[in-house]
Amino acid sequence: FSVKSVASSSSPSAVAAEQVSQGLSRIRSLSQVSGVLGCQWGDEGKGKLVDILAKHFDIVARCQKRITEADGLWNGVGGSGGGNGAERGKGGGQWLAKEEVGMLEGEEGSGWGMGRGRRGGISSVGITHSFAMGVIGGANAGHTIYNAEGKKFALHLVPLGILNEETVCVIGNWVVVHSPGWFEEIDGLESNGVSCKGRILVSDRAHLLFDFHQVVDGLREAELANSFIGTTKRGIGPCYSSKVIRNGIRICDLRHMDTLPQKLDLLLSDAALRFQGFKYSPDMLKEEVEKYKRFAERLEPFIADTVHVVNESIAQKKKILVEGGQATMLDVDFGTYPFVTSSSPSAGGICTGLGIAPRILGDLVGVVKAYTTRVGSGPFPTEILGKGGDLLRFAGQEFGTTTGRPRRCGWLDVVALKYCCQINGFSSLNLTKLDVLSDLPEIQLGVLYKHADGTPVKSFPGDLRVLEQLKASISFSFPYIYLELVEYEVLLGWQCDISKVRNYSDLPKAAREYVERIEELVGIPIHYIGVGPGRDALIYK
Ligand code: 2SA
Ligand code: GDP
Ligand code: MG
Repeated sequence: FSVKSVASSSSPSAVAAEQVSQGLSRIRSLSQVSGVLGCQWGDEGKGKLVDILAKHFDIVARCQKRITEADGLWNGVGGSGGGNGAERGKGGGQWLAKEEVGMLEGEEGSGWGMGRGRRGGISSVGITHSFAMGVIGGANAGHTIYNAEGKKFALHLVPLGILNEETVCVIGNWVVVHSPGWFEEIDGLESNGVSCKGRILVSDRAHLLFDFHQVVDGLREAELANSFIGTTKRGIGPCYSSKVIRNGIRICDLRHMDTLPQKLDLLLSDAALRFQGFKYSPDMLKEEVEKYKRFAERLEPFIADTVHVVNESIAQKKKILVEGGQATMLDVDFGTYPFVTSSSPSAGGICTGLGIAPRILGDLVGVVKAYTTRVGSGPFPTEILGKGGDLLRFAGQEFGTTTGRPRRCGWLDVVALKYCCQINGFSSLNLTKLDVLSDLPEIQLGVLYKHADGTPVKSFPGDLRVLEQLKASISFSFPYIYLELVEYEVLLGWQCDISKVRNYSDLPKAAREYVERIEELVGIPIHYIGVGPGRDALIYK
């Protein structure tokens, strides 16, 4: 992936300035409640767009809490080998011990440091700032963004809006909150000059994710052996299980310390009964209760009835941007079940995760990488195995936000993208990382899935067996992998550096053709094109 030549850059020109100004006015005209959602299997680069849009909204809402400690926990070298579905992911890599994670996260923390500031706000809860909100998900997320100076920020639990000095972050009721992780992140932010007090609200209805949920996550994965999901091991599934089986503990329960020991005992005993490897003792309960007494005290100033806060702010005509986590293909209903997360990162999750009425939702921007990546196990019809995938991984730096868990890479899957657009009803798309494809002589688009008898699969299949069959015939040859049951369109590459281009018409013809072909296939306009990780590396189309 060496750069051969550089496409002309017109960034200082009047044309480029005009295009940016048009782009900004389009951003300003986004609906009162807008959202940014992932279209693939996560890590599309949602963080960068949210960061760019945030300053044009009074309120920035995070649609899901996800922490890339997920990625952070994975220390692997494999990730490029063959195999499919559950088998994939076996090769190379191991889960690190907690202490090692702590160390690695510590290294990552060096990038913090943003200004502070306060303005505007919601009087009913005594808050005097604008807002950022989280909706659903848990400790399985992470965003990486770069500021104007190219400084890297990796955010896990706290919504991205925290870096926007005029924003208060709201963490909604579908978020599962791991208190130790929460305070670790808040302490990290504060020690780097980012003020959190009074700027983050967490729903009293949100569920608490305990350390034991993480242990159970690991035990469940171990039980699955070769068909493990490849979860983030952050306890997401087990915590949502507690929630839906209705013995979960919510943040509001921290206000009733008299009943906490009994509730926690029930949860822990349950886990001990279910898993032989789960050691539970009265001392453990005592320790946990003591720990949560301290957390309860520290958490109290952050707790709010966020449903009320959100709806009050809507009534006050505040603009709300919902910051989505993960992506539709990881949705527990619409994704590649069971290789999904346990929440709903799709549009519907905004309503259930924040208590926002569906008719209030407006523009939703779908973020889609110019190719596809996925971490963890599960079907990936357009995956490029072998060296081709490795090249894309290195060109796109497709490694986890914190420690480098390798992401599986493949061609853009238009079948999955169309399905995702159907579910979410996007008003526009942000195509990210177009620059990563710059050195390829040819680029492929997966446009059709076929059954083994050659007949087309009509829509994105819910049946895992059908999805797995798409990968039935794989050639490991380099540079291209031919998956017989996925039909590809082959487009010419542009083979020059486009990272300095800011003006759509300055993109090489082949790059424009690629963008326009995607628009044509999915029927939704691409309004934003990412050509580099920096905040400014964006083309407004
Ligand atoms: P879990 O831990 O139960 O949620 O894992 C279940 C599956 O979901 C995958 N998963 C993810 N894959 C990619 N990115 C994730 N988080 C992103 C991040 C979120 C994003 O940047 O950290 O991009 O918005 C994420 N979280 C869960 C996981 O690999 C399992 O396949
Ligand atoms: P998110 O979870 O969807 O916010 O995405 P991540 O932060 O996990 O991963 C996206 C990565 O791609 C980050 O390192 C971004 O800085 C980077 N990125 C975002 N947009 C672009 C782009 O257009 N080009 C390049 N080269 N990198 C980008
Ligand atoms: Mg990510």
